[in-house]
Amino acid sequence: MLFALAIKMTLGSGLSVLSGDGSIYVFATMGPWSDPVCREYETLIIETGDLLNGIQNHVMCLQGDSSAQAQAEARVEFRPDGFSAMVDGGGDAIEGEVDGVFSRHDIYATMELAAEEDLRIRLDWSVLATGLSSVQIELQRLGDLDGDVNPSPPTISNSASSYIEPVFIEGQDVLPISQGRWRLRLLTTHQAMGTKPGFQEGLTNSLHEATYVSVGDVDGNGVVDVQDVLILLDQFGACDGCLADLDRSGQVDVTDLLQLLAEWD
Ligand SMILES: [Ca+2]
Ligand SMILES: [Ca+2]
Repeated sequence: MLFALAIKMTLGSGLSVLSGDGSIYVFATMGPWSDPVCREYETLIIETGDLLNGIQNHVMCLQGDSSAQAQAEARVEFRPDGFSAMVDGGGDAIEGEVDGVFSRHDIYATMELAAEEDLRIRLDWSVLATGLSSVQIELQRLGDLDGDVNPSPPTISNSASSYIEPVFIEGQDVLPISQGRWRLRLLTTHQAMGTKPGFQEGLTNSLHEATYVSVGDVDGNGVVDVQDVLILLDQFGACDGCLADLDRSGQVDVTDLLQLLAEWD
């Protein structure tokens, strides 16, 4: 019982932020490339606090019925019960009395994070891309807390790229975040062109909402109960990447069962 209590108390620590950086670029132009009627662009350098507070950038060109604009925004929020990562971007390029209308945005941002304890998250996520655009979110373990960089394959890797036809994907996953250093990576871009049907507007959006659950909560529904035991028994044996392989040993065995029972609600 004391053992179970000790595990639960450490769950509150969650992921902590070590550093963050990146950039947001927005660009809008219209008219001849060598002699534009309007050209607006700006690059913002992203630092850790910018991501935590939310950062956005926007430019616009307007000339009669022609318009080009680009906007982009990113935010990563950490709470005692979980964290969320959001990117949003896009723009349009509408040709009217002026030709050569184009817009673009790019975000590239990374955060290094520390997990002081083994964690487990239930992740609700979605990614959207329309026009000519692309968005990607990755979460990857870099190595031990004080050790050399020795990256594992990404635990989270969700992306969408569109070529005219919109792409929308969403899902819910239960994922282990083992003790160590982690890197969160956010990427998004669009290019809108006034001359290309289907490319006049491009949008990207991604929201990843993670909630911490007990490490023994196999299905991540917020309670450790008989349902988790049933899943564990069903996956018993050699099982790579299985939900019930709580210690990521590549096997679902009695060690995983003991961990589950230690956190019984
Ligand atoms: Ca459960
Ligand atoms: Ca195991």
